[in-house]
Amino acid sequence: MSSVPKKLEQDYIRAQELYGSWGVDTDEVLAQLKTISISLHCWQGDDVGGFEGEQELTGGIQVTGNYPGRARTPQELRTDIEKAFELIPGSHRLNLHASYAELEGKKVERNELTPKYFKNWVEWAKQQGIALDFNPTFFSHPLSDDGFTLSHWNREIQQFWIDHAKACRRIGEYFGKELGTPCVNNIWIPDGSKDIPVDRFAPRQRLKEALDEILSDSISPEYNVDAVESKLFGIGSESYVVGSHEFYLGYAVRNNTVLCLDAGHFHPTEVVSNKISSALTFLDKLLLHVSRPVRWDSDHVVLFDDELQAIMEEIVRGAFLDRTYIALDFFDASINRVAAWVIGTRNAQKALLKALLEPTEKLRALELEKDYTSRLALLEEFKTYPWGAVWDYYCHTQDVPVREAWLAEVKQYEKTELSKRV
Ligand code: RNT
Ligand code: ZN
Repeated sequence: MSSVPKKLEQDYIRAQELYGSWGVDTDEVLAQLKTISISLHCWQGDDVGGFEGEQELTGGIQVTGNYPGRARTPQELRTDIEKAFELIPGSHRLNLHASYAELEGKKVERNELTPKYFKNWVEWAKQQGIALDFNPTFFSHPLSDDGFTLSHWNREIQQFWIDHAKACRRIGEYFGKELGTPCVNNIWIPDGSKDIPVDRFAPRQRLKEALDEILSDSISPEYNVDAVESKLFGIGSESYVVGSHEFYLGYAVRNNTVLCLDAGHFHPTEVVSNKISSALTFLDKLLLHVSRPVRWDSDHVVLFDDELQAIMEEIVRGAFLDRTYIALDFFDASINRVAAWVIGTRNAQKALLKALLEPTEKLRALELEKDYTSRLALLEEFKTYPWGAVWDYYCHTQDVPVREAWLAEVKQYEKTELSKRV
């Protein structure tokens, strides 16, 4: 760390005093923030393209925009992610999809994927000192074109996808073994229908059976941890989604898997922040896909908005940090893609920091005393406490650009690197 600029230090000391008067130790908070890893999604860098060849994005998710500079090769994607990591404080993880396998020009079916196709990713992760998470890819494939995968009525197609998921668990196990921290392996399937189905039950029965078969291979949670991600609707699955919230909540509770809550997957007035404490009453662990829906599951870049703050407050207030894997899930092709990662990740961290700076025990005591006046008054006052000074100091001590200084670096990178990609 270079020496702390005078102004930055003065601002930090003032903030330290203010938070200190509430019994909050800002140094301790920053030491804790440093231990929280966020899993960055590889798919922001190339518009969920992957490296299997030209394949249209399907599955009811959509990327819009044509900002120049999309990563076209694994090397380009890794270079872009390295750039993003340089501009984000702390040490994080990378979340890969099976479609990012490096097949070296061969045609390898998804049910035949093996760890060797991810060797370069693992070597790179070791160099970077990061860990990897994983997702089987159930979309953008001819066998998912009719909208069904694990819940498919056709046994052969269903089996193809079961075998894909099994292969992915072995790849997750390999990541965990090689990198020394368990890989979170998240199953999301696009299965559903545009119009109202007559039979909602049978596809869910088939999905349950498929998941049971996938999880029947014994793989140590020391290496690979399984998660299931629900959804309410997608483009083309407006009326029915097989893997709904109730379905996966039930599945996760009964089978003790991790439940993934994606902030964009619920009705517009429904919030993930209010689901965390309920889910964790019955489950060991949650995976969060921090995202931002705009009118629908649009996967906009994460803002520092009320819901993001509420999510992080819930995790911190409930002491759920050890029980929550935090991952990001958004894809915007209308702005610089490295900037998208940096904005979204730094926002998630800022919200975590702000939550960690709260004197939660004092507020809880007021709540128990039914002093709701003080609770409201203080919560509102804390909103304008100088947490930004703590954030700036953190960025500086972590050797990453303070405030908007990261933007100039992204612009420079655009000039020297991204603009060559035409
Ligand atoms: C889709 C899910 C899922 C995907 C990624 C690419 O609605 O949110 O997590 O975004 O797997
Ligand atoms: Zn998601």
